[in-house]
Amino acid sequence: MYTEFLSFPRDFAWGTATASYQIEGAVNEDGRGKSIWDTFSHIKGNTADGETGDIACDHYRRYQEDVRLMRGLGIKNYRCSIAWPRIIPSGNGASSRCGVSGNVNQKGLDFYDRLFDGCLENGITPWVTLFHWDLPQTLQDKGGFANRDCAGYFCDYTDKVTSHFGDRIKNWITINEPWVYSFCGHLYGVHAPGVRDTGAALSVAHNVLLAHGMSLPIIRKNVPGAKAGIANNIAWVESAGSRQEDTEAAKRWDMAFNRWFTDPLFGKGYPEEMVRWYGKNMPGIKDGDFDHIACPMDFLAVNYYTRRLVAHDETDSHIKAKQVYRPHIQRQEFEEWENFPEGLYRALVDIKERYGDIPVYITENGASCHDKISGDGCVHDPARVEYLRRHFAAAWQAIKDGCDLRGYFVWSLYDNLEWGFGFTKRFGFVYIDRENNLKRIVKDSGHFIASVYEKNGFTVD
Ligand code: IFM
Repeated sequence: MYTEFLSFPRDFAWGTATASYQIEGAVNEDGRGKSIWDTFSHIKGNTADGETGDIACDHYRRYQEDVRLMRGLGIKNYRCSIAWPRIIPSGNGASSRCGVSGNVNQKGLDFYDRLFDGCLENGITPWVTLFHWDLPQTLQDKGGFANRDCAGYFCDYTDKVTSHFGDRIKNWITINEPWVYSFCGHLYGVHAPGVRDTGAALSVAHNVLLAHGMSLPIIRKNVPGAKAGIANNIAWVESAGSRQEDTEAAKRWDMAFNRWFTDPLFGKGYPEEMVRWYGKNMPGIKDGDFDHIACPMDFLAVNYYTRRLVAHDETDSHIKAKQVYRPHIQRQEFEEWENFPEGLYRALVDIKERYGDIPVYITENGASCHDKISGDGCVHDPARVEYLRRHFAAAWQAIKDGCDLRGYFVWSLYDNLEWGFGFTKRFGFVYIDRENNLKRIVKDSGHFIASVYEKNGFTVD
């Protein structure tokens, strides 16, 4: 049988990713303020089984064990997020650009000092996301990101955080998945803060992009040798049928989901056709906004999970489009998430063709599976191993074909709070045994990852 070893570039950054509200717990500890996810998850009916991030994976208390576990698996890069309400419980920086003051919580800084120093001592480079959706509730009370001032508050927070950690943390991701934050949280209402309003979603989208662009010069000022970018969730979109109306719906989906959030980063503004489509729902855009948003980045971070097959849908009030699910297609436990590694390859090539030679990191990719502890005490997750193997191979092919892909972070280290799905979806390559004191059990996929990372590649048949 013919086998080939797919090897990756020598300095390829293999790693894993998590987010503060999904793993930390300790929501009332050491002066942390309330976030919109605390509010949202405590409202009955908003999350599966009424679960919240109150305890999550208890990472706040068990971070040392978690760092040791990562070291044991040979993980060299760890992407995590900082909880804004731990650093500035009231949401505003002391020297606020917006003239509102708020205090920095030293104990919040201390926690991340301990975590980051622990990582560095164990040979793990931290990559920090500034905003992975846990907005301080006090800022939501002022309108949240639908209020343009929030971009200024984000800059204050960025200033505090990057001036404190900039001596040690060089890799910064401003915002995680602006589409999810704006649309799931403000149009579909399934994420915090639970708003359902197209105009609000588009304002949030604009202000989040503005916050991203305005924060880049602050990061560079505070962090010598900084590398910074934004993490966009990018899906490969295809028409579900050959009818022209389906092709057009798929094009709209691509523009609303992918290009709305990526074109402006590269100086292209919003896709014209969608601007016309949104009409009176368009947000207020001021002179200079697109210059801020297009502030050059050091990399584009891409979170890729799936392809979207799209058809025309007259009843959809947003873009008259719907996703189509085909029964024979292999998919994740998330029934709408098709396993489509080729989409990762195509998305990477598309980024290169559309936006040029920007370095790219895959900052999230992974699978949700029905994991169980077997009789032998292990967690066997062949579907996840296969998903990862095929996506790693797609990434390898993209590099071979000239994409400047620099790293790959598997989502996620742990089974964590999957937002509105509570703990029903397991994305970790380390199992969290919720029946047994949150015991961590490395799944087969964790061992697979450890071997790929160690060898910087893997064998395919
Ligand atoms: O868990 C999420 C993460 O917070 C953002 N990206 C997608 C993951 C899986 O749904």
